[in-house]
Amino acid sequence: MPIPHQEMKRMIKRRIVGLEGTERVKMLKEMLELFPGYQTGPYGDLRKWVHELIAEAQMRKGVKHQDQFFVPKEGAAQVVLVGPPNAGKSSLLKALTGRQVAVGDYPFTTLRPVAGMVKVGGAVVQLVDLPGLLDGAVDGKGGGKALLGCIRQADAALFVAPLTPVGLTDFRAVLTEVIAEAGIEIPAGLVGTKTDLPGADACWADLTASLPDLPSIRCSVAAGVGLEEVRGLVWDLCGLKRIYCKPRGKGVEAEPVVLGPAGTVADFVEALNRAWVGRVHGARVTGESVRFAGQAVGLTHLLADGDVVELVLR
Ligand SMILES: Nc1nc2c(ncn2[C@@H]2O[C@H](COP(=O)(O)OP(=O)(O)OP(=O)(O)O)[C@@H](O)[C@H]2O)c(=O)[nH]1
Ligand SMILES: [Mg+2]
Repeated sequence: MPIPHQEMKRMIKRRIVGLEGTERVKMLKEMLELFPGYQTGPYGDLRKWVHELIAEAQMRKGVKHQDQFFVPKEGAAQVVLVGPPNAGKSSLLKALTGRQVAVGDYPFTTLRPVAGMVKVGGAVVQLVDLPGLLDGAVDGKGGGKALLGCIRQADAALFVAPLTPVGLTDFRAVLTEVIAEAGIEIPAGLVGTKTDLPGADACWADLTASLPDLPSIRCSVAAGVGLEEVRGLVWDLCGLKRIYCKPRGKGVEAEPVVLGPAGTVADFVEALNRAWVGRVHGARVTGESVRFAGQAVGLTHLLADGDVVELVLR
C-alpha cells in the first residue's frame, strides 16, 4: 500500500522547510523516488506539483549565481579579504593591486565585492575585497549568507584584523562566524593592520598568541610597512607552483607556467598548448618533485614549485 497522497504532500512540505537551491532539489527528487508508479489520479497531480517545485528551486539557484556577491575567478587563484567593518581591507586592496576603491573612516564603506589583480612570485592572483562581516552573518545578518558563500568558494582567505582593542573584539566575532559557525575550511592567513596606531604592538601580541596556527603578517598601509610580506603570505596560501619549460636542445625558458597545488605534467602540457595533450608521452624533470635531475616521469606526475620540465613527444 502506498502512503496516502495527502500524507505524502504533508511529508514533502515538512522535509523541504529551510532547504534551498541544490539541497532542495535533491530532497524533492528523493521524495519522487518514493512515489508509486501512477502517472494519473491524485499521485499524478502530486508528481506535477513536485516537478514544479523543482523547476522553481532550480530557477532561484540560477538567479543566485548572478547576484552581486558572485565574483568570477580570474588569474591563478582567488584570495578573499575577510574582516570586520573598518578593518582596512579596501586600503589593503588598493595598496596591493592599485585598484581604485573607496576607503572611509566609517563601517560599511564597501557594499559589494571588488576585485583587483596582484602579482606575486611570478603569478597573477585575484584579490577580492569584501564588505565587512558581522557577528550573526550565519543567520543572514548584513548579507552574511551571500558573503559566506563568496568566501567558501575562494582558494584562500586573508583574515584582516585592525590592531585596536575594539577592532580585535569585532575581528574575533568574524573568525568565530566564518570558521566555527559556517565551518569554512580554506587555506587562511592573518593580516594585522594599522600597526602605526598606538597600542598596536600589544594587540598583535594578544591576537597571535590566541591564533598560533594561522600564518600571520602585520602591516600598515598608512606607513607603507609590511606590504611585501603580505604579498609573500598570499603566495604561500595559494600553494601555486612555477614550472619552467625546457624545450629540447635549448635553454630553460625565463617565464614560468603557473599551476595550482594539484598540478601535474598533464596540466603543464595543457597550460602550454592544449593541442599537444595527445602527443606528449611523458617528461624529464629536474627539481624538488624528483629524486635525480632529468628523471623520466609520466603524465600524472605531481610537479613541485621550481621544477624544470622537458617534454617527451611520442
Ligand atoms: N592609521 C591607519 N589607518 C588606516 C590604515 N589602513 C586603513 N586605515 C583607515 O581605516 C579606515 C577604514 O579603512 P577601509 O580600507 O575603508 O576599511 P574596510 O575594512 O574596507 O572597511 P569597510 O569597507 O567599511 O568594511 C579608513 O579611515 C582608513 O584610512 C592604516 O594602516 N593605518
Ligand atoms: Mg571596504
